[in-house]
Amino acid sequence: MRGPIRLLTAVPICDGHDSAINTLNLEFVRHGMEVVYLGFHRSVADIVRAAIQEDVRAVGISSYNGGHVEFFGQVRRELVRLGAGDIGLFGGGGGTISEADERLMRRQGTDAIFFAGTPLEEMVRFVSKSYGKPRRTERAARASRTTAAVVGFTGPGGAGKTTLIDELVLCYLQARPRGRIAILSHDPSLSGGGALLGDRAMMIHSQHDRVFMRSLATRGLPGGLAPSTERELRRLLHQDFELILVETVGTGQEAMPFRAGLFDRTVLVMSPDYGSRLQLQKVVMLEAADVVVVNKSDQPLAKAAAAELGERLAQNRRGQKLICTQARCHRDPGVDELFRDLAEALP
Ligand code: B12
Repeated sequence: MRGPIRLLTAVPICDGHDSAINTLNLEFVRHGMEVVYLGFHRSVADIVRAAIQEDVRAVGISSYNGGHVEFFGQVRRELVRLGAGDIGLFGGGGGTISEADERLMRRQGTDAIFFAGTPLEEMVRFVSKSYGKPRRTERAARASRTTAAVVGFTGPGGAGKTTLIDELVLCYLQARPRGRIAILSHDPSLSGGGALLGDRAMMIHSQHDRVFMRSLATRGLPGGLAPSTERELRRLLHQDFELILVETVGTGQEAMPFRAGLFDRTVLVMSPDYGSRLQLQKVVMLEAADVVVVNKSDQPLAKAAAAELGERLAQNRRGQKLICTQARCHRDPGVDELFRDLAEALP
């Protein structure tokens, strides 16, 4: 199957002009494309690593603060050096990229540069035409299954799952100086089929050579995961990862996304503002999760939420853990406690 065109977009290091790329991302998504957005202030290494891990067909860069000839050239050279020279490269940057620069950039392997005033449809047409065909298919991994621990994270949108995972990645990188960790992250596909896969833009510590991340769109599958999740997970299980973290899209009360047998631990991440105590009787994952996290535990409602959730879990009599975290702070004791719990499952 061809599947939607997957692109990676980003703004270079030392550049915070993200307004143009945000507009373009939405336009590509509206035309059925899947856009992995890496955010602004991103290095060549971050962009190239992400493009290869995400198996995108092209990289789109929006550059305003100068240095574009060197930056685009270096992205092309790195892609080639790492055996991914077939990944396309294109971009723009208002009035800051001159026509002379553009000629030079094209000679260095940039496919196209779009100048100020170019209509959005023209760029969409270019992408559809130039990157419509899939890349060479990867060879299937043949190694035997490793002993990686697989942990599923779910919970409502806005609970802070992505930030929590990024902090756990930092704990992992510090605790296991040689190990490798993988993340499968999910975002919803929109009605037109496109998707903005934005979790990478929220990640700081996960932009690292020992971290593999693949962003998946739900492509119409209800429940929080994607049609290809299980296949991707099995592929990762044949590589040298010690820990695999799977993050669902923001889910509702009825969601039970994790199939038994594939996950060693499941974590439900809640924020303190879930509403009344009665709401807790209806959340299915509260029955199933091994660990329940109250994130944003600095919020005023957090103490009451922890008490109510504690009572709710006690009713289950399954010895489920309740941990309070503040993932937006580095070295939060709650995050450390959660990591210690997950580390018990490590090989
Ligand atoms: C808006 C803006 C800002 C906003 C940015 C808001 C944001 N979140 O993006 C604010 C006010 C924050 C800002 C700050 C600064 N800015 Co400013 N900013 C601009 C401005 C006016 C417009 C850029 C823009 O977003 N245009 C809207 C887009 C949609 O239109 P466009 O640029 O024409 O893009 C078209 C194509 O190029 C293409 N395109 C663009 N990107 C991409 C990517 C892909 C993949 C594709 C396919 C196509 C494409 O799409 C559009 C289609 O028509 C430009 C001036 C200019 N005219 O370019 C200065 C400008 C870029 N800024 C400039 C500067 C100096 C700064 C500051 C350093 C100022 C300061 N001293 O603090 C800071 C730096 C901020 C930072 N952290 O990097 C300079 C850069 C000079 C240079 N490179 O030599 C400029 C050129 C102004 C100037 N003439 O001096 N800025």
